[in-house]
Amino acid sequence: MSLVQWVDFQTLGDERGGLVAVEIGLDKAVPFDIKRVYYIYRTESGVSRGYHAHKKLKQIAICLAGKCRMVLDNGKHREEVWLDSPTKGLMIQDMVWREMHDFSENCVLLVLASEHYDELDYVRNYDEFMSLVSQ
Ligand code: T46
Repeated sequence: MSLVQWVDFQTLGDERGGLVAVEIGLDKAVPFDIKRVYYIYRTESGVSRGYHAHKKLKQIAICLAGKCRMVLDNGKHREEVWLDSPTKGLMIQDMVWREMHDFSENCVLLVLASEHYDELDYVRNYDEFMSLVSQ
């Protein structure tokens, strides 16, 4: 199964501009309760981020402006996608290693998270990640 799961947000835009509503619920675009929202912005060119997995956290990443390249790796295979649309979210499941590269100058990446921030949920060492997913 592909690691790349897109969440399509309906655009409610009209001639005045774009509008996306993020709704939560099993039959809605976001299938988990959002406990935290954060955004990454003013990224420096040539600087990569991520390089970790999460034990329990599920997230949806939406690029509101600009673009960046996201690498997902479940220990068996690695896939990469460009995030470049405010109407397409990328679902990032738990125990998936992620890396973010090639941020454009104006990139704003919004992330909807299923849990509060918890540093203990991070796996920041790739060898540890590989041993956890091989168990
Ligand atoms: C992820 C990718 C897409 C907090 O205190 N609270 C928060 O909610 C977050 C997200 C971060 N932090 C602290 C932890 C670090 O001291 O902010 C600092 C930067 O976080 P980090 O180095 O983890 O940032 P990224 O861009 O590498 O990763 C972030 C998320 O942490 C991560 O969950 O999946 O974006």
